[in-house]
Amino acid sequence: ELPVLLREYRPPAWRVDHVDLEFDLGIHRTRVDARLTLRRAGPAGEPLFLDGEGLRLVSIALDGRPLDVTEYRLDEHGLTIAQMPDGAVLHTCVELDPSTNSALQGLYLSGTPEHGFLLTQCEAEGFRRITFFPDRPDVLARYTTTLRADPARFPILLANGNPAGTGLLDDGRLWARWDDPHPKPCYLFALVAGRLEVLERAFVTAEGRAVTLRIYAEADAIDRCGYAMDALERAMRWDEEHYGRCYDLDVFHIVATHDFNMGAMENKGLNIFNAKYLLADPARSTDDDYRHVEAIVAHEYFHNWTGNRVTCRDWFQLSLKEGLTVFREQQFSADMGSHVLKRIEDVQLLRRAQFPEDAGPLAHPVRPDRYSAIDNFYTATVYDKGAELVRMLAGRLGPAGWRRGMDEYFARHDGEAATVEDFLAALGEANEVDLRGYLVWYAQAGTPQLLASGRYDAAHRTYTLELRQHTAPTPGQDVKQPLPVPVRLALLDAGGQPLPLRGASAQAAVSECVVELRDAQAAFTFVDIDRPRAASLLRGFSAPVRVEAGFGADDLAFLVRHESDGFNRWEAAQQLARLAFDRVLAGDLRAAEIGVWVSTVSALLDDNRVEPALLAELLTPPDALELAERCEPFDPAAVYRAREFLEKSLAQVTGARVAARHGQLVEAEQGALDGASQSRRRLAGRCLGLWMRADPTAAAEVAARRAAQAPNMTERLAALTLLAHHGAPQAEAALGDFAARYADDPITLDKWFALQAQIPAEAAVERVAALRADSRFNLRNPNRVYALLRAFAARNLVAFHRPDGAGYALIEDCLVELDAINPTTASRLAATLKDWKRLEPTRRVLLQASVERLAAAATSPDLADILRRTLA
Ligand code: BAL
Ligand code: ZN
Repeated sequence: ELPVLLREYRPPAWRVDHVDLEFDLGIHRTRVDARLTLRRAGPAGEPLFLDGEGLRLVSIALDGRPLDVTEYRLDEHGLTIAQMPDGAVLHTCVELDPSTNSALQGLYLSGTPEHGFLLTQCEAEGFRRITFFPDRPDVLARYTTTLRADPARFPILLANGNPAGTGLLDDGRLWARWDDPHPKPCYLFALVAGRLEVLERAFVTAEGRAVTLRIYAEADAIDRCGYAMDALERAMRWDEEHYGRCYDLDVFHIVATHDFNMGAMENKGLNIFNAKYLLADPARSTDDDYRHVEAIVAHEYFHNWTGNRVTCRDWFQLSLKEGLTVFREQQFSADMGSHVLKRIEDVQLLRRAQFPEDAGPLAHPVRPDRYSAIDNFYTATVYDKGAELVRMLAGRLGPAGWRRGMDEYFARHDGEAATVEDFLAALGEANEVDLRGYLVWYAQAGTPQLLASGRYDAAHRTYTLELRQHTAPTPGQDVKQPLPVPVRLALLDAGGQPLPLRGASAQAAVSECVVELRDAQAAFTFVDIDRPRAASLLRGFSAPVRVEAGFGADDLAFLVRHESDGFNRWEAAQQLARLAFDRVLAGDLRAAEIGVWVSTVSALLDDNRVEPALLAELLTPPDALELAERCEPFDPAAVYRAREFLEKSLAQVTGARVAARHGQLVEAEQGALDGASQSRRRLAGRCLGLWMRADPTAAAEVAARRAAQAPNMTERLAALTLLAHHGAPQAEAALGDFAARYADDPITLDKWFALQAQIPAEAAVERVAALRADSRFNLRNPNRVYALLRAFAARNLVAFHRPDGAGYALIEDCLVELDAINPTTASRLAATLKDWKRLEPTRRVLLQASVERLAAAATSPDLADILRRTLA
C-alpha cells in the first residue's frame, strides 16, 4: 500500500456536525445505528467516503430514504456514496462480533465471554471498526450515544460526556444515554459496558463546577483504585494552578482493563486504563508502580486540554499532543516528587529507548512526513523526544513566557485541530519571538552530536567555548540542517563554585547561563573571568543531544565530587563510567579510568549529604542498552560482560560498606510510601545488588529472606530479581513461592514473567520457551506478551542474542502466531529486532535471516511495515 504523506494533506471534503449513535450491545453480536449529520466542505460533486473495516452493513438510508445497492459502493476500506446533496443525515446500521476482536481495536471483549466486559479503543483508527465514519482527527463532531443491553450482564453502561438519562425498556433491557457537548474527533470516542464496581469522589473545579470522579474496575480490583483517585485529584488541581485549565464536564470516568494494547487512553470524559497503570496497593505495587500510576493518570487527564480540547489536524502531528502532554506529565511528576530524580529518569528513558531508535533503521522525525501504519508511530521519538522539544521551547520562553504562550495556544485553538506550526506561532507571537527555527527539530530525525571545547586566555582573562553540531544521516534523510541547541552551562572554580559569567556585551554577571548554538558551529566568549577548573555543560540536559566535550576521567571525577547541579553530577558519574566501560570492552582491565570511577563513586557512600535515591543512581553505571548503543559492531554478550566487570569492580571495593548500609536501610522499613521511604528503598536495592556481587553467599541469604518477608513489593521484587539473575541456589524456590502467592494477580504475575525473561544466562532461552508454553501465558494478552517476550527480546543481551540463534528463533516463532492475533502487539515486539545490522557477523546473519523470513510471512500492514523498514 502507498504511504500517507504529510505534504498531501487536504482538508476534509465533508464535515460531521452531529453524531447520534445507538448500540444494542451483546458479546457476540452488537448492532450499531449511526446517524451522521453531514455537511459538504469541499467542492461540489465530490463523493462522500466513510472509512469502515470489518463491518457488516445491515441497512443504509439517506435523509430517511433507504439506499439501493447501486447508490453506494462498499469495499474493504469503507463506503462511498457518489451522489450526495450538500447536507444530509446518513443512517447506517452495522453489526459486529466483539468476542472475536483479538486486535483490541474498535469494540472488543475484555476477559471471558461469561464474566468479561465490553469496551472500545479508537486511537488511532479504531472507530472505523465500529461504524462508517470519516476516521480522521480533523473531523470534529458533537456526539450523543445511547447504549442498550441486558442489565443482568451489563449493569454499567458508559460513554463520553455527561449522563443524559437511563431507564428500562419494555423488553426489560437497560438503556443509558450520554451527551458530549464538546466537539471531538472520533478517535476520542469510547464506550464501556459490563459488570463493574465503582469508586466515587466529589471534586469542585476552580471555576466552581461540581464534578463526580468515578473509577470503575472489576470486583477484585476496585479496592486498589484509591491511589489513582488521589493522583487524579492532584493532577486536576495542578493543571488548574499551573496552566489555568479546569475540567469541563460533570463527570470524569476512568475504567481499568487487563486487556489493552497501550498504557491508557484519554477518551473524552471516559479514560480507559491498562490496569497495570491504574491499580496500586502497598502489598503488591513497587515504588516504581506508584510513580507510574500517578504519572499516567495525570498524563491522560492533561490530554483533556492538550489533545482533546485542542487536537491534532492529522496523525503526522501526533507529537503536538503527545510530546506536549508528556512534558506536562514530567513537570507534574517532578513537582510531586524530586526534580533531579525525575530528570534523571526522563533522560535514562530517552537514552535507552529513543536514542537507539533515532540511530537505527526505524528512525523518524518527531513529526514524520510519511507513514504506512500509523500505529507504528506511537514511539519514544514522538513521545519522549517530542517532550524534549517542548522542554526546549519552554526553557527558551522562561516560566512566564511559557504560560503566556500556552494561554495563547488554548485561546486560539480551543475546539480545533491544530498543527505544530500553529503551536510554535502561538507560543512565539505571545512572546514576540520567532520560534520557527525549532521546526527543524520536528522535521529532522537523528540525535545531534554536540562537540564542545573550551579555551582560557590568561592574558585577556577570557574563556571561549566552541560548540559544533553534527547529525548523522538517517533513513531517507541524507543531508542534515543545523538545529537551535540551547546549552545551559556554568563554569566552576577549583572549589566547585560557579564563576561569575559575563558576555562581551552583558552587564550583570550570572552564575549560570544558556547559550544557543544556531549554526553548525559558534564560539561564545566570557570576559573578566578566572581560569575555570571545569565546565558544567548542558545542565539539566538542556537539549536532547550527545555531548562530546573531551573530558578526561579526572575532570569527570572533579564534577562528581563538586558539581552542585544534581543532574549534571549524575551525568558526570555516567560519563566517567562510560569511559571505564570503553576501556574494559577494549580489554584494558587495568586502565586508570576504571579505578577513578570506582574510587570516585564509592567515596560517595561515606558522604551522608547525598540523598539516598540519588546516591543509588550515582553508584549505577549506565544501563546495558545505553552502553550497547555505542558499540559497533555490537557483541551483546561482550557488552554484558564488560558492564558486569564494572559492577564487580565497584562491589569489591564497597562490599562490606554496602552490606552494612543495606542492613541500616531496611532495619526500620515499614513499607511507607513517603518520598524518604521510597528513597531509602532505592538505595537498599542498589546496595543489595552490589553486595550480591561482592559476597554472593551471604547476600543471597538476606535476599531470600527479603524476597519472602519484606514489608513491601519494591524490596521483594528487587531481592527475587537478584536471586534469579545471579543464579543463587535459593532462586527457584523463591520464584515458586512468588508465583504461588500472586497466582490470582495478573499484574504481579507479569513481574514474575518479566524478571525471568531477563535472566542473563544462555539457558534463559529454554526457560522463556517453557514459560511461553505455560498455561499461565496467553498470547492474546498484551501485558503478558510484553512481560515475557518483549522483555526477553529487548533486554536480555545474553539469551536473546545467544550465538546459536535460539533466542531469535523463539521470537520469530511467536511473532508469526501473534501477527494473526494482534498486529499492534506484534509490531511492537518486532521493533526489538531493529539492531540486526549493527550486530557482529555471526549473530547478524542469523537475525537478518529471521527478519527476512518474518517479512515474507507477515500478514498485517503493521508488522509488514516495521519489518520492511527494519530491512531497508
Ligand atoms: N493517546 C494514546 C495514549 C496516550 O498517549 O495517552
Ligand atoms: Zn498521551
